[in-house]
Amino acid sequence: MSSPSGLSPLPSKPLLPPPRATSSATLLHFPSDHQYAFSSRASRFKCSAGDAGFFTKLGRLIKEKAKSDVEKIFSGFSKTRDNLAVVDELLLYWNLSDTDRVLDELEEVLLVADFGPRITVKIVDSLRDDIYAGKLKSGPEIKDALKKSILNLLTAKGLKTELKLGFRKPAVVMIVGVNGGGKTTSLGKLANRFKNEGTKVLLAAGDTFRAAASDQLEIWAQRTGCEIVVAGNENAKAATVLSQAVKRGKLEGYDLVLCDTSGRLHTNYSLMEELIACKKAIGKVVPGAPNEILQVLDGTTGLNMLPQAREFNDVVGITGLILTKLDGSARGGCVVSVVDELGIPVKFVGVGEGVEDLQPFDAEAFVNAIFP
Ligand SMILES: Nc1nc2c(ncn2[C@@H]2O[C@H](COP(=O)(O)OP(=O)(O)OP(=O)(O)O)[C@@H](O)[C@H]2O)c(=O)[nH]1
Ligand SMILES: [Mg+2]
Repeated sequence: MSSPSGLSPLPSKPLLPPPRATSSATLLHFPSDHQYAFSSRASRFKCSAGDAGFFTKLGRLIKEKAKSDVEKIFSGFSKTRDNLAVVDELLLYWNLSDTDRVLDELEEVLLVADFGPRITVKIVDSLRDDIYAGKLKSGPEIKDALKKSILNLLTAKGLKTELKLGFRKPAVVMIVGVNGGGKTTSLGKLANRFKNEGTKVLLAAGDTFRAAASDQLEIWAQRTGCEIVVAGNENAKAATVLSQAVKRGKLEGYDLVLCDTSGRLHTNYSLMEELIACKKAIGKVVPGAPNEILQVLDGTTGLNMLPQAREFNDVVGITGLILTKLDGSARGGCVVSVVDELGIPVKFVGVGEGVEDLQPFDAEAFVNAIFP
């Protein structure tokens, strides 16, 4: 059962964090920058470059799991799959003389599933050529060719879908995006995945706009057994909180700091500027960080997400995308248009509200999920 915020209540735990002494998630409050207990020592902290193998392995491991998670992706994409089921019906009765009508209908189905006009035309035209050239002679052959051309589109740009976590500890991942897309939820799900791989994860409550935002992240900290750093007062700046979290991550030997940020409209200049400040503040503590800036895109918003991604990318440089709410949308084809149009890899897909419902993106598993 979901709470009004969409978060499942914690079993046998209160919604708000218990007193700190008994909390499974230790909270650190930082009254102000100059009172930050570790800052003077931070400069003496040595980063070791010997963990390159660890992070590379971790990034790959998380991606490898995608293949074993195929079952979940299948159920997550059920609406898109239902929407595309009509392709099977269309191709079942296909015969050569019917080709143009069938391809017109296929075009429409792909458009409705948000494959985007450019890709749809590209796919359908190449099918038409192959059919008339005699290369495709049956419905199943056409379906295979359709799947192959979608897979090619997803893999053609050679985009790497595994997380690149660098070689310094802690690795830092910052999550950005417009309001309500699923940033905090995705961050919680990511924390869960990494924690399960034995990673020491620190959460940073960088959404300082909404009072409830850090409460929400604290719930995720408890749920995943991770530590969290939150702002000490209402006026704290996001950049300060994130910088303090990364400092703590460095001093206490964390492997990974996951930074939440406030939702913001890509058209709001001053809020976009704040993101630049966050990025710089993190980079001052750990050179080269954040290693990943992942933008969360709400899969139900359709192709409107493209200008959002372009703008965020121009301002802070997006290293990967998380497409959320694909379970609730029949428009899973947007994954393909995003990859094709933006040239930024989709690294994860959100397929539900549960802690396990974030899947590393795997092109082949995705195509099999939507065209079983
Ligand atoms: N069905 C479904 N719901 C999701 C998914 N990801 C997030 N949500 C829900 O979307 C709503 C918003 O999620 P949040 O994580 O709070 O979004 P946010 O981007 O952090 O929001 P702001 O901080 O307000 O900008 C919540 O109800 C989540 O449970 C998903 O993959 N599938
Ligand atoms: Mg949030």
